[in-house]
Amino acid sequence: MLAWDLLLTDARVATMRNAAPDYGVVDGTGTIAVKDGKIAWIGAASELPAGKALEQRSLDGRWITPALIDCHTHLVFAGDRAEEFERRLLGASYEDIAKSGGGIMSTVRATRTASAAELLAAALPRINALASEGVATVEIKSGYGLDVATEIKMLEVARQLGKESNVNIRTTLLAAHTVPPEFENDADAYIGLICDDLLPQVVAGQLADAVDAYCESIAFDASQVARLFQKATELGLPVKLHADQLSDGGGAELAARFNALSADHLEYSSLAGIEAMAGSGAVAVLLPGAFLTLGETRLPPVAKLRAAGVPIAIASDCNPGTSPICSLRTAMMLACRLFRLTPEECLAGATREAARALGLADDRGTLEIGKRADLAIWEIGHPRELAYWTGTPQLAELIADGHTGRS
Ligand code: DI6
Ligand code: FE
Repeated sequence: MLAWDLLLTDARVATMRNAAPDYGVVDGTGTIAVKDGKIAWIGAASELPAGKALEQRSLDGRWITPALIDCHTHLVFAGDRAEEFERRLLGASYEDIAKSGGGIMSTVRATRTASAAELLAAALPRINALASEGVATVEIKSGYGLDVATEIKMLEVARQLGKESNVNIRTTLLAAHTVPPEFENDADAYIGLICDDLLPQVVAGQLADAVDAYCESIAFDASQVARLFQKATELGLPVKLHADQLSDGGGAELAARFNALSADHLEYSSLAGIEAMAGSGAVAVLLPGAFLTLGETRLPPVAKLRAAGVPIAIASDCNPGTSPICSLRTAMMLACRLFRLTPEECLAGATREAARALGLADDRGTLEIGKRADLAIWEIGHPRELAYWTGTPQLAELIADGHTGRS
């Protein structure tokens, strides 16, 4: 007789398993058994093996999907950029704003000044907002410190967020976000500080699960990023890349060359870059919030990514400058409407492929035996509604790591 911690019955189950048609839906009434935080059994009720559960609940026909995964956020930061947002809508240009000390540097100044407790207090509502829409895993980048102490402070706060919420946090060092004023446009010297001083400390403290960089004409070029990625690889950390967002800087090719987990944005990536990503297995993370906020007109090459078989993930890119959108469901809706992804591609992009973009495809992102029991239970008529609606409270319950969060 099998023993389970939790048995959920009378459910409609969308497993999101790879290559399974139609959301990987389990035919008929579905059942999921949970043991020690993992999925112990999943399938049609008629095939359920004999077992006993400490807790058994009927879901009365509600849908279950894998909990959502936001694989690209900058949600630890101080201050905001609402005043810039207003100035831009009143006609100011990015250049005017940057020249007057605005842009990323205004967030850097606020983040350097804020205490860890203040950063945590500011980030908690954002992480809870994501959890309230069914997100159980969130990737959080540093990148608003641009000095050793503040970059480490940001990563420590991100790790603490995982302890103070029921969200599983993955952290990414994005010290190579832009060149700080102390290095007066000497990007090479700043990359040297990251490689020789910051990165070894981050690895020693196990503060980051990956390393990222902003490969763009206004940030770091391919050779500078390659130097950083070489060091990250030597120290055993996987890499990911903000690539080809505003111009074709060879970011997609560079990400593929270093077997990056993902290349993100990609609006200006070349066919050669896409084919290189197809060869390396890198995930394309599309960020419609930044595309919309920046008023971009160049769409990411979705048809070419599909044709090349590059996995596509969707993320919020939650950040105060180019994507002040703290909602993965909104990003899914925007990916359909702006990038013409299908609702199934969007849900796969916020579950299965988002897990892949974090190197967690074997652990979560689909409903399969042995994976984390991160389950989202929905008041919906079909999973396609998750990319159709935004702003409606459709989450009935989030079960994270097998814990129902119910007192
Ligand atoms: N790409 C972006 O759009 C953000 N960072 C990046 O690498 C911008 C972040 C900000 O404006 O605060
Ligand atoms: Fe970003």
